Amino acid sequence: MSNSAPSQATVVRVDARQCDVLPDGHQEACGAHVRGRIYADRGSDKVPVAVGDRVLLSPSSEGFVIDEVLPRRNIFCRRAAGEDSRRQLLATNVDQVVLVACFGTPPFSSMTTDRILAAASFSDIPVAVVLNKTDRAKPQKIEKIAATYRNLGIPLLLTSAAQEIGIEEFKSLLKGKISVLYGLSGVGKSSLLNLVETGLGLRTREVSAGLKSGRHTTTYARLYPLPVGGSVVDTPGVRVFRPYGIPPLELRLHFPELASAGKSCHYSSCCHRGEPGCVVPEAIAQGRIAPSRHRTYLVLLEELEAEYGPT
Ligand SMILES: Nc1nc2c(ncn2[C@@H]2O[C@H](COP(=O)(O)OP(=O)(O)OP(=O)(O)O)[C@@H](O)[C@H]2O)c(=O)[nH]1
Ligand SMILES: [Mg+2]
Ligand SMILES: [Zn+2]
Repeated sequence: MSNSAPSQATVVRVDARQCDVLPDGHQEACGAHVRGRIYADRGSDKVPVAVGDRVLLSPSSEGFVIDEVLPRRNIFCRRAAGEDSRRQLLATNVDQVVLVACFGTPPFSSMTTDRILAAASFSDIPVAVVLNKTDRAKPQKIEKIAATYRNLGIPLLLTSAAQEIGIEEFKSLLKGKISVLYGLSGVGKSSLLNLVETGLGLRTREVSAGLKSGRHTTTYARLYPLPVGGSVVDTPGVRVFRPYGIPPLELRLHFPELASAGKSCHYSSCCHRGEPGCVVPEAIAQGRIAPSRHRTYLVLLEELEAEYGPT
């Protein structure tokens, strides 16, 4: 890389104040430090640089330094873990969030799935759902869960990394796009990626029931360019996903079936939790809204109200 004009690069990995970047037109990533000023200006962000960021680089005595983060086209984020209420950037400038869930271990969690889908919707990022480990559940159970998400118009794939089922469809889903794989630890994100790109050799591991929580096989998010075109971010599994920044009253808009049914509620401000004239209970009884999704919505609404004040 020439040491003259600032050049552009994509951040492929973030680690404290050091990042790995892929300079445009290059095949190999290299290290780069983040300017102190970028940290100083980070506002409510825990870390001001994210995987997927487009940045300006300049040479420094120790290699390269990131001078500027270019404007982002979107931001997939969550509320940081624990007591920290800052925004944690998960990936930026992505074409889609590919939510990976599974059957068996860990069991399918609609609560986690629906939280992540709502956050992606809030960030205006398209989603797809991959239900992995289909070898670990009965067809009836798989179909029931699959139908819930298909009915929302979300592209949905059924895969088994163990039996190499659905891998061609998974490749087509990723082809030519910038995707971020996201989901609980142990659902098989890295296993699926290893089948897409045999050269990656990502570490995967059995999640045993006795394992202390908080242990992830993948320990950092990393962006990998794909030979089929496009790139994909493998991420460490999440335990609890808390969306960042959704105003409580806006949450209902990020559950498309609630937004649609809610147009007939008596009050336009209806939050679908027992208000008079709310049509949601009837829609649930008629099978038009999955009870699991409504439950997640109510829990999330309370959480957001506790954080940002009542609606
Ligand atoms: N039965 C079965 N096991 C699978 C399947 N896919 C992955 N596994 C196993 O599930 C375990 C976890 O897989 P990983 O690929 O490490 O999961 P991950 O989502 O990357 O986990 P983190 O990196 O911790 O977020 C490994 O032991 C895999 O061999 C599948 O389709 N069926
Ligand atoms: Mg992994
Ligand atoms: Zn209502």
